[in-house]
Amino acid sequence: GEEPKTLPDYAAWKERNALILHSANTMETKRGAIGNGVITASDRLFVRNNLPAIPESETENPDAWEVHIEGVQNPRTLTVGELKKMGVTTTASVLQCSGNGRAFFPHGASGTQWSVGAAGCVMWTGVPLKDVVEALGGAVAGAKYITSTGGESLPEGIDPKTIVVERSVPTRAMETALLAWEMNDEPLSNTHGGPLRMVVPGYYGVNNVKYVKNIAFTENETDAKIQASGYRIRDVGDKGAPDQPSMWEMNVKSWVTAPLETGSSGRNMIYGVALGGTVQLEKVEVSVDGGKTWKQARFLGPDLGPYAWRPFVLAADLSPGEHRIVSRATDIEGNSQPEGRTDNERGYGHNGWKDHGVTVAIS
Ligand code: MSS
Repeated sequence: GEEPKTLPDYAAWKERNALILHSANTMETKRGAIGNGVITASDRLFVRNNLPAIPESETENPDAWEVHIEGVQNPRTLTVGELKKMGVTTTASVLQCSGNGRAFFPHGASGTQWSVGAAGCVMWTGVPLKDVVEALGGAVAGAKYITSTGGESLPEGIDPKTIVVERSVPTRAMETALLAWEMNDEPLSNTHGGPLRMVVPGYYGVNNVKYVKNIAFTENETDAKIQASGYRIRDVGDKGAPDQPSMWEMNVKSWVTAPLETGSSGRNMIYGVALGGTVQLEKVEVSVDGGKTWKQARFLGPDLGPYAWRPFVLAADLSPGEHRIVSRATDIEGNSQPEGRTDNERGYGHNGWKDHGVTVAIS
């Protein structure tokens, strides 16, 4: 459809000029608005809602928001107020949509045509999930998945399984997952999932369930459509199915954020951001000749841990003419971004360095 011109009410506080408004439920940070900081300003962070955000009226008393926890020895309903007394931690992590980079797939993958800006790095504060589970006696034997359900009220007359935002992640995520009520040191906005959000550091956006109202430790993945057939990597033309890889841990990725389009000859600072998913980054290399020759960039700013992104910079002398500037990140396990992309039906998980580059005209 047509791109809206103004921000929808639930996101009216966002910085309009920093965003590309794809639709009322999808807005992307412009490449040039990502900046060189480790933390993405909240009002520039992308938004992606599969269902409309819950109304503000449901979040007026955030401490009263309830989450039910099951698949533990002592299942219970807890309020945010109670969770706040059970433990607290702060984790910096990249929030990135599974479809970030979709616009670069030549087959025209359906869905929002995200370029690079369906991603940001933010600070989450909340209780470690494992503290909550321990307080409730531990997960039941045989639990293999953590299944989180979003709190949107669903339209009547439609099978709820086909629209509910309910995601399962493997229990290995328990070590790092948290139930967050703050983002960037402010109460978590409704736009980004307040009063309470499941945060799974290093996992694709969809697993970070907003307005979480139910958490279950289960033997199987949920059969909700968004899990069973949605967010699955499959060949172009194939239908989604539970045996295909699910969008869980993010892959290693980077992209250049400046200069964009034009610049002047001589010394240029080339900036970008890089992330390792669940694995610490090792290095980022930059090429100003489309990948023929590479130089190692320098990380910029503090290292906020393996789930945060790292801004990088390389000083390069650019001659007049067109330059194709690309970046390539490598993690400490030796995984590097590939040159190309893995074509897949829905355009997920693109981390190929070639497509993510920029062409800059230097005069
Ligand atoms: N949650 C809920 N509840 N709902 C919805 O819709 N979405 C997803 C996540 N979570 C949802 C949820 C997605 S899909 C994403 S990306 C994310 O979220 C986003 O976030 P922000 O905050 O940014 O908006 Mo793709 O993979």
